Amino acid sequence: MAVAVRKKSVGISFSQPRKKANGLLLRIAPSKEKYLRLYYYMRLTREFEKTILKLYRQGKIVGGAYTGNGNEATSVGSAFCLKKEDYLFPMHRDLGAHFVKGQSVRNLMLQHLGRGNSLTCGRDGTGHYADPSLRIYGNISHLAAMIPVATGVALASKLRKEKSVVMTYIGDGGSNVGDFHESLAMASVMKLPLVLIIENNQYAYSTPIAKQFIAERLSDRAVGYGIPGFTIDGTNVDEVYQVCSEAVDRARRGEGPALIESVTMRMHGHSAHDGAEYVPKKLLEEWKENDPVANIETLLLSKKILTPGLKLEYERKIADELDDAAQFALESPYPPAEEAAEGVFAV
Ligand SMILES: Cc1ncc(C[n+]2csc(CCOP(=O)(O)OP(=O)(O)O)c2C)c(N)n1
Ligand SMILES: [Mg+2]
Repeated sequence: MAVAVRKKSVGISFSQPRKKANGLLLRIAPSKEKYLRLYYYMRLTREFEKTILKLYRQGKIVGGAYTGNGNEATSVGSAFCLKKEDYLFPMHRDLGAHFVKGQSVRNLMLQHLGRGNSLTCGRDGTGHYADPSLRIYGNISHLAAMIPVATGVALASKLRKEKSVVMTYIGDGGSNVGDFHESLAMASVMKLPLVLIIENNQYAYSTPIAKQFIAERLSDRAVGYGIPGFTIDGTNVDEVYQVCSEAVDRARRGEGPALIESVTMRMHGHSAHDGAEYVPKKLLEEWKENDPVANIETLLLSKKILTPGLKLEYERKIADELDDAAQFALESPYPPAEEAAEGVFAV
């Protein structure tokens, strides 16, 4: 692995893990059912994005197509810790989190294909939607601009005594924007129920992390705000789930925010148009050995939670769901041209 994943906590430590299994320090191992749901969502995310790339290459997707290949354990494992009443503010690599929070395959397909009956009525082709019924507030494009919004929602939750936690994400690149720091300054002092996850996927577009920061770990920034900081292996769903659970529980108890750096690799280009020739092939080959979806599959097969037969059943179920959603979206109309700008500009 080119970038060592350091697991030592800084600042205020999380409680100590209770037992050790499969070389992982586990606090509370997910139950068999939870493991299978984690697996389903990670596999669904991977396959959904493959479908999106295929449709993009066929010219059926207008605009950009982003994937979170390499990030499935982070997006799924983190959102898995949330309850219905919690708020999710996902970024552009977090498709899996939308599924976990309850968004349907059809809605996300309509959204990616920009159809008139999508959640943004065809105004967007990725994840820039809000679905208040599920408490999902999809990404604001301007990097880090979503963090103060999420912080504001965390403040509202606290004032209303809702006990709802707000989870949001930012990339390694985006974590250098001022909004990131301003939000943590406020959230820490006010002990807001905010969990901020930095997805350190080694690149911000074509800029490698070595040209972005010289700190040893991005989670070290937590020290400056007096909050817990944790660096985790973002390809390991067990680790993501357990550390995020701890951070979410802590936030719910009113003990304030946490910062989690999840180390992973952006296995594709920035978006579908980007061949990422600037990423050394050797680096990609090394990270390929640590594919999060293959990792959970191997783990569950070794624990006999997943059998080859059950794996096939999941694959078929997911293929059917994706066929249904793609067909439904392709048959759905674009918004009428005269309505396309409605609700976009304030008049
Ligand atoms: C303030 C701002 N600057 C630049 C951009 C253009 N932009 C969009 S994504 C991106 C790279 C983001 O890298 P990172 O934060 O590491 O997230 P990743 O895409 O790697 O997940 C850039 C430069 C933007 N959207 N907002
Ligand atoms: Mg990045």
